[in-house]
Amino acid sequence: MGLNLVLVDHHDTNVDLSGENIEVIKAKNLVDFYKKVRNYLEKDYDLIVSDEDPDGITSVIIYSLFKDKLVNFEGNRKGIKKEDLSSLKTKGVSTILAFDWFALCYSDLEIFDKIIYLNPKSSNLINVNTSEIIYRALPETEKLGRDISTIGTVCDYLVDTSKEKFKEFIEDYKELFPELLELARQNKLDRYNAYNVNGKNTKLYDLSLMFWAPFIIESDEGNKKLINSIIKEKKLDIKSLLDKNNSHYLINMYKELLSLITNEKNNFYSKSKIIDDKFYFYEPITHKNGFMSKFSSIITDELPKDKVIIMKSKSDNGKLKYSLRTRENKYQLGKILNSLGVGGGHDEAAGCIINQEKEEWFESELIKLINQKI
Ligand SMILES: [Mn+2]
Repeated sequence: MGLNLVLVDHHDTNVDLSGENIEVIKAKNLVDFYKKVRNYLEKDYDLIVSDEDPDGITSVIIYSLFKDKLVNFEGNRKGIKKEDLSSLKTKGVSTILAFDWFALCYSDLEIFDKIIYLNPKSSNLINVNTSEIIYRALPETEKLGRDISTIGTVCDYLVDTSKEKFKEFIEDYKELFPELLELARQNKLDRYNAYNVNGKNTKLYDLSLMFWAPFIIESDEGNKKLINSIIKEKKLDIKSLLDKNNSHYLINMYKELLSLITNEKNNFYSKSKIIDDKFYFYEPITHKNGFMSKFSSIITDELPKDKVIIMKSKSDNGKLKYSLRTRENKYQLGKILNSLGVGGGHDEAAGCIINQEKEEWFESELIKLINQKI
């Protein structure tokens, strides 16, 4: 029995896609792309895997709404490897659908008989995030699908490429987002003002933390609870979620996450190491999956535009995990990591995992390559 993989992604990648088992699907425009994605989403899969960030998780939720059932889901941050083959076989898994980039970046691609790769970037289309792709491909998920997808997009910082969706969302809940209404109507909403207007965090910021919190606080279990609760109830009451007197699971997780962030911020501003008045090196004291990724983004939004935030943490297997952030897209962080052959991502947000002995080499190359772009 062979193994087949369908991958929906939106990242720049340095992964070699020329293998004979890999088919890169091209499209004329986004509408055509969504139609092609839909053809694959209509099929059934033995297993769904996704990144464990909200973009991956919201994609799984929207797909489950479309299938009208809880799909067989596994969060995956290490890719699908040779050594997983026998357990996949035992579980009867021969078809896998994967959302977002971990599956491509870290899987052993040669173990698959066939890989279908769906990424708008393969056709030079704009960067729409995975939950936007899944929702646009499955519009019958309607308002609930749209709301989940809106949160997935705001968590993935791709507000700019999904403006229509935000306009509808803000209009539907205008009493909750009074400061965003005019911005949305005038097409001026972007990833920064979506989170913060006049120095005050918006409720979109709160929603984004609510969808990050289950995983950061409770790991895989948290994401499963998040998925299950929405699929079971077939609703997400945005208004009551934003009422902090409620005792909804997501609100409790959110409050725990907020206190971790406050604590970590205090430590960051006293302990980060600043090089060339530009590079902020920092090792978070909170060791929770996904925390560093979210925290580095929060800090980046607080610092001046030209700074580069480089956070690292040691993972269980002794490797070093890096989270790179900036608001200056000319630094092209994802491409720099690609060129060093260690990871990837976007211009303003990228990440990689390296062996510990490469630490010095990596950090000095990073500083050198970013300085070359100034
Ligand atoms: Mn994404």
